[in-house]
Amino acid sequence: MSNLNLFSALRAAFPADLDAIAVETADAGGPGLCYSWRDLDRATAMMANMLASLELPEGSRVAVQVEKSVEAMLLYLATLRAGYVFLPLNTAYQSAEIEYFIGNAEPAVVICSPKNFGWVSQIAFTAGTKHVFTLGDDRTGSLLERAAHCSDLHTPAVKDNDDLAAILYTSGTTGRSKGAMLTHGNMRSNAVVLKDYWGWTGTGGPDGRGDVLIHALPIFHVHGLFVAIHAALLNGSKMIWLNRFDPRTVISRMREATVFMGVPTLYVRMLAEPALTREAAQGMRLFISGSAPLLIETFTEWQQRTGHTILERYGMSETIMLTSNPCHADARYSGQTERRGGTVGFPLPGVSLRVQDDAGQPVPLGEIGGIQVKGPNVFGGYWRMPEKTAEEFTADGFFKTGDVGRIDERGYVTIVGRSKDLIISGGYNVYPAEIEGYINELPGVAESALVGVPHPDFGEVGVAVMIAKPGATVRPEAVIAELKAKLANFKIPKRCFVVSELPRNTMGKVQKNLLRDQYAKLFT
Ligand code: MCA
Ligand code: AMP
Repeated sequence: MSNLNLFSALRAAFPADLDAIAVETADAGGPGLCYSWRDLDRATAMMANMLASLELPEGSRVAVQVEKSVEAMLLYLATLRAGYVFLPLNTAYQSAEIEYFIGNAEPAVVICSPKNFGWVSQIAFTAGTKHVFTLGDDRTGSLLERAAHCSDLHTPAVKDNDDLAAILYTSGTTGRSKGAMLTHGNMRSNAVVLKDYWGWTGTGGPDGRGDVLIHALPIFHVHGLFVAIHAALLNGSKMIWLNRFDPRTVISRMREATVFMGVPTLYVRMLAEPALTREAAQGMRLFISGSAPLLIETFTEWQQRTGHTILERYGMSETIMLTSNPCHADARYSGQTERRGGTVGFPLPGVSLRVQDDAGQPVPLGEIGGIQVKGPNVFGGYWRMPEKTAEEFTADGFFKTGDVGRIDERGYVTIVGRSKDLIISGGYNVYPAEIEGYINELPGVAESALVGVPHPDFGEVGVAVMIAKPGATVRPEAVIAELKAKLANFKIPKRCFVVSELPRNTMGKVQKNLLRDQYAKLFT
């Protein structure tokens, strides 16, 4: 049997010249380090051998909450290489959130930032995790110290398409987060399709060096961890690597690069920089946007300023990438070449996408309904939640995305909203039900509603509207302070209001649409 480990596919695409530069760090004020392809191979072998030396059971989860660094990416690759299951966690998560993820996933290994070792290790050891290591964003920590003693030769663990490669926690409209289980097959099939669909090339870059990716996204979600890294590695492309997004640094490095991927906020922030000109972006081949809706204003302004048309695509943690605007004319796909602002393009090759009404019937072309998908990239289910999994799939095996959209006569998909109560802020998901639960537990609060309102930087942000219990005084600043102590910072409502009553329909349900309208102009 051939080895279908995703790492093996990525490793096979490394260029023949292993001493060529694979990753160059570019943070302003940083050391500007270069990693060769050989470095990637050796470092992942050493870390994989280190993990293997722990003699973990088959299918063990490796939970990782560390600041972005090249070594953090290598740890991801090493986990694949060793055959374990990678579980990335947003660095903004606080102890209550981490406690839930570790309790639910029961990882055999936890790796955290050195500064968080005290509280993270306490949670992990209490939950029964045997191994806790640290990894700093400056190449420090016990993980690298241990790995330094390991061999730099390692044969990738043999994996099949259906073997679990990663678990990505995604919040739900009700209850706790669910771990979407992605297999080696899900990830490899999607990466192979995107390499082709987005026209990654070995010779298209400046000086014939092939595509070069500017990597400026966090690496604990699908966009930065899978879409960006897999595409670059599978093409043997160099990455210009930023641990933190900085608009000026990205613009200044465009002359050496060809591809950039970002959430809309990153494009908005770059547009605010005078240095963003046609000349600065001249050598670039492709700007890709996703994770949140790209406003048509941003799309148009980018075109005018740089001469480039942003390619918008659509995906989810459960499915990786689903649709994309076209990159180049290709009869195998749509034959269409126009990247249409406000749309997310066509279903990717291999993805079946349909739009259905609430009764489960297909809607006519151009009409709105729930988006459902099927394909080799679609996950198999939620970690230890068979009932939740069953609820989210139709009888004929389509996954209900919770996004609402339409398909036009040319086949372009447009997302017009979400049936799930979700706010996407700067590319991060905030589930109102979770935040409302925390607010409602605060002393003096009778009830609350969190709604998303337009924001010039983050696209959308949360605003909390609360009712106080009779006789109680609720101070918005105190609510924000309390939430900050418990929740990831991006989940904190940007404003809180105390009102005497919430608008309700005849069934007594809070009419969030009215609240959204009422606070729509708060930030714009
Ligand atoms: C930071 N803050 C935010 C956000 N980020 N508030 C709301 N939404 C956000 N996204 C707040 C912090 O709480 C803090 O507030 C203040 O901004 C400064 O925090 P800092 O961390 O310094 O912010 P930043 O570095 O400027 O970060 C902004 C960012 C970041 C670069 C836009 O949010 C980001 O990297 N977003 C990308 C997310 C992403 O990769 N999503 C992909 C998910 P205070 O000072 O009050 O504490 S994958 C996905 O969705 C699917 C699969 C797909 O299709 O890709
Ligand atoms: P996540 O749970 O982080 O994987 O977020 C997935 C959700 O992000 C999708 O269900 C969509 O609601 C949203 N999303 C991703 N890409 C786009 C896009 N290009 N336009 C609008 N929404 C998007």
